Amino acid sequence: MDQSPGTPLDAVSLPFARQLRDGFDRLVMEHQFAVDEVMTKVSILQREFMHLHHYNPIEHVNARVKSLDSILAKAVRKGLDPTVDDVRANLSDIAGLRITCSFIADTYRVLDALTSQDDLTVLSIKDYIAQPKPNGYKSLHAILEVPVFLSDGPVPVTVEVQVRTIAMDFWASLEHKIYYKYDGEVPHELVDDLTEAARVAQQLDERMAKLHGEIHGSAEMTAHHADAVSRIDGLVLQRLLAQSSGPEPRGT
Ligand code: 0O2
Repeated sequence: MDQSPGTPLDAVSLPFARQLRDGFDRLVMEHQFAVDEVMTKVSILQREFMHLHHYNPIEHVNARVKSLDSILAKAVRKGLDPTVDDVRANLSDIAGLRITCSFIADTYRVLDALTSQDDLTVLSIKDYIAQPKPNGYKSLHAILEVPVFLSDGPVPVTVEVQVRTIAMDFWASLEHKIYYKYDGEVPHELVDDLTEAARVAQQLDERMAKLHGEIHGSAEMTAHHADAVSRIDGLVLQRLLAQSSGPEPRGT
């Protein structure tokens, strides 16, 4: 649109502006439906785990769809065209779920149970638990494609799922606040403190898992954990191989 600030929209550009607004409204709505779909899946997994094992590996789940403002702000940061198509193809975290588990083994188990469902396509998996970011950030990230069935047919929608332990989540939310408070320029002492806190969080996760294993039988837990980790590792490997032999898929 060629409108300078303060210039009223003319009769030609008004329909275009309305069309653009409707397109973005629809984009947000589709992502809300996709979040609802994945939330239902997570809720079914929780209830089934409870039914089968009398144990719920998920502490809590948060879901959000980015507001139109933050979608546009991120699109500008990434240098995207302000079009629905470009935003849809390049922003993979418009819809997001964060699943918080008690134990590390549960994070792999939950992500594995979710990503092995046939109606979801796994576009990418990042294992920041096995390979934390240099600042100490840990989490499992998956970008999934979910079909949303609308009146005129199915629409594939991407959803970012983050899975981590309570300790990792506590650390990440504090680090996020500090990062934003200092606008990315975090003082060295604070960076050191955060790194130390990440180490303590890791120790806490290990201790809690050990205690839990003592109560519930570590052999069974270790077997479940090893199984889930190897499936997630397989997905990461497949993904790396696909990347090295073809164009980068959407959403990375
Ligand atoms: P927000 O405000 O949570 O939406 P992307 O920027 O998503 O296109 P990237 O950075 O390669 O691509 O994706 P990655 O590494 O999977 O990170 C995606 C999200 O994970 C981030 O989204 C954060 O929510 C979280 N995250 C990643 N690294 C860190 C970290 O070091 N600290 C904390 N606290 N969170 C992190 P956004 O869009 O950056 O932020």
